Amino acid sequence: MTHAFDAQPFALPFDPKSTALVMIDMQRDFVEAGGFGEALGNDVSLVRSAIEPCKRVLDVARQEGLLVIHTREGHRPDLTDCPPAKLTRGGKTFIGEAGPMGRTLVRGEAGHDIIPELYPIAGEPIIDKPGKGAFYQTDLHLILQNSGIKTLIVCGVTTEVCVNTTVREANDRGYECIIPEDCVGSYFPEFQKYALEMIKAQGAIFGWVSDANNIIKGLK
Ligand code: C5J
Repeated sequence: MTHAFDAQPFALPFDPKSTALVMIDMQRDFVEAGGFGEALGNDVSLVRSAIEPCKRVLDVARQEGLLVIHTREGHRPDLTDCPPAKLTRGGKTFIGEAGPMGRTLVRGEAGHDIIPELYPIAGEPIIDKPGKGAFYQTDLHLILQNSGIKTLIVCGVTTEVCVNTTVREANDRGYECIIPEDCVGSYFPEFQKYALEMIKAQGAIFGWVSDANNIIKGLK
């Protein structure tokens, strides 16, 4: 294996053939004005800064032939896959309610879809997930195993919620995860900082932290 990503707490060796890019929940509901994230009172400009670095990593991953997987958090229109406890969360707005981009976090609604800048192309699996972690009640692990994947580049939103949960799930399943810090976003700058520190602490306890430039340099 001749490739390695520059990263913290130390370089991560990888084989491009067994490396996938996982783009977590870059959905209009989280990233665009008028979506669920903003309706909860958040400033979406804090997560929109991840779009441009994500696009650069996505373009190179596609050029280099990596498996690219996209996830979306959301539920069936009848909400039968949404735990009752999750339906009561939000305080200001709730899953399934009508909003400017359709019913919040409901599959098939405009707000549930991936932003145009990072839209999947033919051949890129989309994982619809009912939870925060991308492995919970999905076929993500099966798809990764069938493709011989060992290393995951994890991008998306939000750093401390769906990105962090997915990285922990992946780590427990034996994957090595690297997170480019400028390709993940949080509505809370202090959560962004500590969510990334948690991942790389104690000698990469859940994974590695890097940035878009280092990922691109490593892939090329
Ligand atoms: C949240 C997510 N924050 N994709 N979802 O509820 O991180």
